[in-house]
Amino acid sequence: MFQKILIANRGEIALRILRACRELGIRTVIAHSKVDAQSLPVRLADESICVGPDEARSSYLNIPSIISAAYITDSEAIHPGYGFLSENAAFADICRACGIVFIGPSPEAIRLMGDKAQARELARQAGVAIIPGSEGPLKDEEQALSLADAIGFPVMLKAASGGGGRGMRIVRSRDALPQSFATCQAEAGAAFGSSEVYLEKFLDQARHIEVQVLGDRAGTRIHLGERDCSVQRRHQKLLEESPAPVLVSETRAGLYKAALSLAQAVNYTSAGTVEFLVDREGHFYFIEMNTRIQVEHPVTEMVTGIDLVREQIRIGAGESLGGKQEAVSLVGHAIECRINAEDPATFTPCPGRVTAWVPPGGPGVRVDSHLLASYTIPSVYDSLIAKIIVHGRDREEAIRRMQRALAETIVEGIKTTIPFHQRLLADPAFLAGGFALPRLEVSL
Ligand code: MV4
Repeated sequence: MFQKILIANRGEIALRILRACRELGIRTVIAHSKVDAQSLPVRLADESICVGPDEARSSYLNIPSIISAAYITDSEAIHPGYGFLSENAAFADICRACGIVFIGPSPEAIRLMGDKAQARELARQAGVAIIPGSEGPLKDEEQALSLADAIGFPVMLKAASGGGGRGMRIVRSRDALPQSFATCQAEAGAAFGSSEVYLEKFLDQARHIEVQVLGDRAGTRIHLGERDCSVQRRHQKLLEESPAPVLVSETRAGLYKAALSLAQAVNYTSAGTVEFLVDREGHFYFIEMNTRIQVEHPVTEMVTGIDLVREQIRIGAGESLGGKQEAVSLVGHAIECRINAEDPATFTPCPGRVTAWVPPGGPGVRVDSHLLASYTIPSVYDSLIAKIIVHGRDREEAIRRMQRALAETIVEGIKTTIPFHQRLLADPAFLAGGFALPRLEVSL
């Protein structure tokens, strides 16, 4: 096992990784930006090292600085968390070349899955259903038109290097396609450095359901159930739960099998997530694979009792998965609410100084947060300040528990999305747990 790990991240996930390291008896180094020097993860870490100024590009994304920090501190491995360098194949390559373990999958798996058009092609070859659409990236407008005519409108254009909803556009008619294709290509080129775009039929009223997988170097691969992440606003997830309320057992078994087939096809190691869209008929289609630990991983930890970050670290150190599939049992129901420092009506970020913070507690409640009373939330990073996760015997108990947890949470000095979650958890469409999604901006 590693003696020392460098954590190349901030906020709640830096703290989450630090906790896993402590329990494994591993020393921790936090690589942080200037503004984060006083943050809770930095205060709790065994060591810390400033890797640059506030802007992420100069600190949390500064590869030479982070690699140097690992060398200086004798860190054997780097945990990238989520965001920042977590899905950067070039960074994983550099770690390998420098003899530092990148805690995550191979650079090859990151690179392949990072190209969403290639991932789609691999899924097809592995026998995993994909949404009708293009084979690989679109060559030109003419090809886009003939494919769209064949599958029918509306269609979706997606940037091959995008993902998570970035670089996507719905095209509702034949007339709109040429303009949308040009814009999508141009935006993809500017945002991701690649203008490759692919096409899919637009699936209306589908649920976003993802399967958590784990793979070790010996080739053991298991799934840890699914998460329903359908409650999103502008591609930001707001609430996630497990199990997915809409699934029947045959669909669920099919999703698990498909997720493992894809993981197998890329020889996947570490923790990963295979995303699907599931329609009302129970048909499911692969959309993309995330090659990192995800924000919503605690939902899975609550229903499995497995510490995913611990498993990532153990796998990174070459150890094999503690248990096989038969040892995994999915118990009860878990829900996560992401609490952001945002106006709950407009979702406009509201950074500032927190004057009071009393997290919820009691049975079945977990809080992952780097918040401190009198902490000033910087405006340069994302606005996630806490994740409240609850576990109950069933969905109803979990919902009641979340309502109770939200009601007892005290955050003063800033606006948070807690009132939004309270309205969501009273919304009939959410409570029904069916295919219809709550209308986030109108009725809530
Ligand atoms: C789609 C889609 C409809 N049709 N693809 C992709 C990334 C993920 N974050 C959401 N994505 C979607 N891809 C096709 N061909 C709709 C979504 C989508 C979505 C799906 C289910 C539930 C909520 C959603 C919110 C935004 C986008």
